[in-house]
Amino acid sequence: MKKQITFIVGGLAAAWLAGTPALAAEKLTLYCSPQIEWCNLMVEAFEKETGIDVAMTRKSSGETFAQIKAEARNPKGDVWWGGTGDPHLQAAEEGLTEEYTSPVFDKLHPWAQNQAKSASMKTVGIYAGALGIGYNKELLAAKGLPAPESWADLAKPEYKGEVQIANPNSSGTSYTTLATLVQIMGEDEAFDLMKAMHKNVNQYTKSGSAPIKAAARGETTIGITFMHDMVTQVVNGFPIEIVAPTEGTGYEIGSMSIIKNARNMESAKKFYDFALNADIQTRAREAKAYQVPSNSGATPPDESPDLTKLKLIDYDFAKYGSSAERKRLLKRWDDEVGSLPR
Ligand code: S7P
Repeated sequence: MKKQITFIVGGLAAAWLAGTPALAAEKLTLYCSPQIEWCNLMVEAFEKETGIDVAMTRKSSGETFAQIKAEARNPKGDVWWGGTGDPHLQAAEEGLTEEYTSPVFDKLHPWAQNQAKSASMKTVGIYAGALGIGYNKELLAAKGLPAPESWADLAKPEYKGEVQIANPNSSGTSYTTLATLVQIMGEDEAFDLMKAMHKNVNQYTKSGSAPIKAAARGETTIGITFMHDMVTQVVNGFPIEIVAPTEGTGYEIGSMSIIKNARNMESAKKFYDFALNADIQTRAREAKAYQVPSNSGATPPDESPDLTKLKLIDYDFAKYGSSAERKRLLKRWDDEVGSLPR
């Protein structure tokens, strides 16, 4: 007993003598949903600027949403950075995220501000990107297949086993695709298309960007992902062709949220402000991340798809990011598409 007391007093005395307060180091637990290279860059840059220790895990958008929901009574994460906006909106609606207005807010593009306003400031837009169809042109030529031009083409029998897309339960990219098809063609027609396309799908991956990485490696001919993820593969030297579907396409407002009752709230706010700054958003290109940044002072990479030149649908974020609609559509997908034999 005596020994133990002596040790504790000694520890405090040592800190006092060294002139340093005996305080715990600041830390942050970050849930990250974009590509791992960009997550790593953000962690490194934030640690360097603030000295705050970051523990980061990378998971897809749907998976991260499920984790935050499961941990709601005892939150382990502080900030959820990136991933498609719909599950961030659902998290806001379900009271899983914290209201916060950053001093940088006024510098953001209107689409990023609107994302925040529609969720009572419980999330915010950090980047934007549009969906597309990507294919490996060498593989397509070798197989003598025509190039797909539209969403409807993906159900054609000649593409049997040639298409890859993620599972919309785990992947925000794939849920955005599902919601896009529903908005373009109406719900029943969209489900008919997805059922017909099911015969052509060789794999429903967990991660949204996996299908275009597989196309780059020659493991699938066609991959459905965000166009910026296709650009990364082109920049990496792979023979990927990017198609803007003729019917038009949907897009994401990649978002960021502070987790409700975060243990490290001060660090969470520091990261939030940091991530909205123009300088760090401009650095995304170093990680070959080609989304369009939300800070109006950030410079988008030259390689980023020009969203103003695409036939973008008027994506209804309020509806498709609502808890009831997302749950209902995912259940319908499980019942009518995911469970079908191939
Ligand atoms: O790779 C970048 C990116 O496309 O990934 C995010 C995505 O939500 C994470 O992947 P999942 O589809 O697996 O959820 C996008 O927000 C981001 O642009």
